[in-house]
Amino acid sequence: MKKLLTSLCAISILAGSISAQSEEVAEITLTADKIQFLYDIKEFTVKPGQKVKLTLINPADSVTRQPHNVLIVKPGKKDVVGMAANAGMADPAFLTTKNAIPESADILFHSKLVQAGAQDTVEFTAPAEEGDYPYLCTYPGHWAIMNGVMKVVK
Ligand SMILES: [Cu+2]
Repeated sequence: MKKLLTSLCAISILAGSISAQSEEVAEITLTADKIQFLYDIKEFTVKPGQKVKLTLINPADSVTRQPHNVLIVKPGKKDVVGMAANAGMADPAFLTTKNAIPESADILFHSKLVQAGAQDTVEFTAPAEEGDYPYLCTYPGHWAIMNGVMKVVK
């Protein structure tokens, strides 16, 4: 009897961890377009406080050979962060060590700058507050069209 209880207990622990995982981690992949400055996904939805694994792929057969990144910013702040990226160009380190990430308190999460044929994964916890959180590429000249929305919905 004791043995049966022990194995039932082990089964319920196992079941618990499986369902928790499938509920908790949202795995999202954004692929940059080979020709245009666009992501393949214009929006995705996660839950407040959900663990998110966001991967940005810059295809090896990119025609433009442009680097890309992805930043998730506070609601309504896409243009402000995009403008800050334009201004960042004055800094010689902007396109190298700074990964084309402008200095802004409105940036919540960001990837590295990804060259053609490479990828980067960012792991973060989705904001607790529901809303539309824009994402954008801040490589100069891209953000106005290379953007989308992370919807945080219960
Ligand atoms: Cu880009």
